Amino acid sequence: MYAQLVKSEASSETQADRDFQARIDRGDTIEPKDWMPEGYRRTLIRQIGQHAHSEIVGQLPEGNWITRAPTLERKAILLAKVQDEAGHGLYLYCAAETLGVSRDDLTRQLLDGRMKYSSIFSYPTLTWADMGAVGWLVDGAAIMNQVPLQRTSYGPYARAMVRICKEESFHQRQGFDVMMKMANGTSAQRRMAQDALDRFWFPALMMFGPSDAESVHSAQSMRWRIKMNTNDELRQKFVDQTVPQAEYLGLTVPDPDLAWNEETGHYDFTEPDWDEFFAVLKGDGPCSADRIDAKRKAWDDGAWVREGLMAHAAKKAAAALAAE
Ligand code: BYC
Repeated sequence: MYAQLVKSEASSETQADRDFQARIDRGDTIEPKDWMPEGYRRTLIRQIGQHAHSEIVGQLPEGNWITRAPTLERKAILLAKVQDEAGHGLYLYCAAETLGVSRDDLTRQLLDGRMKYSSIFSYPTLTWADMGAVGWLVDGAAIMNQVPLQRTSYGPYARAMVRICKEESFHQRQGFDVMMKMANGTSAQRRMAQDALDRFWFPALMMFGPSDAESVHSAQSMRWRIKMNTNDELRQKFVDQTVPQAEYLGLTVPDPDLAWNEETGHYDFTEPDWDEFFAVLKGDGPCSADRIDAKRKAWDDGAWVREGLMAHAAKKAAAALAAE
């Protein structure tokens, strides 16, 4: 279906569109002041904006455990990780702003449901082992998706990704370290680690997006190098990388049909429940309402700061005008 969409767009292509595509095909980096098709700009705003929202909303399930971390060291590490996520959100909002959209506008679109955040953050973090599973699986999936995006065609996005990926690698390792401690701890701790893997495995697989057959944007986004791989390619890479890690931890991936396939050189695995995925996208995830409520409260509570800054800027501008 999507291939047809690309074809019909191609038939209305102008010379400027073709020149732009030639730049993309040559591997050029597109910078904010360069000419770009409106669809390219809109696709980037959607993807970068949703990515930024995911980083910010992603602070909520982890922030939940800062006060309950089991040791001072674990608390300091988790605090640093959650602060990193805020930084990632800021780099990404800045990258989106270079495309002519304001951060306030992106936030309003998130709050009124016009923009999404990653489905994974609509799931609850119920135990300390979930901090391990989130770092290991969620950051692991994020890295799988984001390392190729360091070579994406839009310069500000690609450059933001370089730093984000370095920090995500640290996050993934801290998550695996938490899982190692739990998996090699008491039998109660091992059960918590297994339970966290059981609950996060399929939601982590959903992070890569719908299957390629259902993905509306992949074909065009890959043509523009806004995406470097299809959703299914990255999901498979993630499974292939993560299963041996679960074995090393002595944990069982909750998929009875998971099996190494000698012929393909990959694991065969069960697809996530796509009905559940699309329900989460519509705002029916277990924590969807809580996450948006928390964001709305933060936005409302910050109104006086925004108003104060605007009033100060207006006063300065008026004074500068009077002095002319
Ligand atoms: N959740 O045509 P498709 C992180 C939407 S990690 C929610 O395949 P696309 C973090 C999609 O937006 C997570 N929505 O879309 C990690 C589209 O709807 P719209 C953030 C999803 O864009 C640890 C529709 O489904 N990472 O931040 O080509 C700690 C059809 O899908 C999801 C990124 O954002 C989902 N999982 O591919 C803290 C990476 N999947 O927009 C934070 C950059 C799909 O038409 N983004 N949808 O209404 C991407 O690589 C791509 O946007 C995706 C989706 C692979 C996610």
